[in-house]
Amino acid sequence: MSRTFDNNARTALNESIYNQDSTFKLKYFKLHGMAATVRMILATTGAKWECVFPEDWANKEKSETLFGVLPVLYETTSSGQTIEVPESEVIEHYLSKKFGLYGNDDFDEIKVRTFTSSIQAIITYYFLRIAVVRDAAYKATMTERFLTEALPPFVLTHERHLHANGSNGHYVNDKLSLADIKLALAVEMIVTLTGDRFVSKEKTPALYTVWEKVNVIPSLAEWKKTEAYTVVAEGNLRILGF
Ligand SMILES: N[C@@H](CCC(=O)N[C@@H](CS)C(=O)NCC(=O)O)C(=O)O
Repeated sequence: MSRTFDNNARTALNESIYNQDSTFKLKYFKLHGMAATVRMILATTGAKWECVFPEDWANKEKSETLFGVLPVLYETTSSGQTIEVPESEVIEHYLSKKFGLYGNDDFDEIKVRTFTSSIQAIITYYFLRIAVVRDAAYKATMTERFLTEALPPFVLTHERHLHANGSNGHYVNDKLSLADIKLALAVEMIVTLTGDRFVSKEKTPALYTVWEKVNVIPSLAEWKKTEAYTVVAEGNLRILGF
């Protein structure tokens, strides 16, 4: 691995940061994993994008990336310039700026990023301390803690914040944000793992409404019908259990 950032991309990026008419390729493995939110952003905003999988990761593509890991976003601007953005959180931030997923002003942005960070923490908790753990005893202990110590306050706290915004299916204003998208993923995970024990229309109406509103976005429904989505969802279930 010998690559560093190409500073010739500076102009392309600075010129196109707010342009939405680019085309995108998002490269990641055949599971949701660390590309889940990025794929959801591209799908919900109706961006022109393609989900691509590595063909020869270990021998070829790994060394061609900036950090030796995926996901990586490849953007082609309407004037034909190319931009490469690595690191999941950075891609999420870049696309959120581009597609207006940070609310209306700097205050909204702080709120959206705060909610997003808190939601990511619960996803990461499950992902790192349970889903990828092989030691059965440790996994059982962490699962118990997840269900008794992590999930209940998470659900309560987010229901409160969503209620404060009118339980209208959004964290800020009346508009889709990165936090809504990330919550939809978290709810999907929680409901798949625990049924209606923590999240349901009756128990957590505000959380549930966000999930419902995100899921009816037509471009997201279209992405979920694609072969690439089926491959990703099957891989995720096989490897991570949800
Ligand atoms: N900090 C990176 C971590 C990405 C990462 O760990 N990717 C893993 C898959 S989840 C990967 O590419 N593994 C393949 C390898 O290391 O060769 C991010 O947030 O994007």
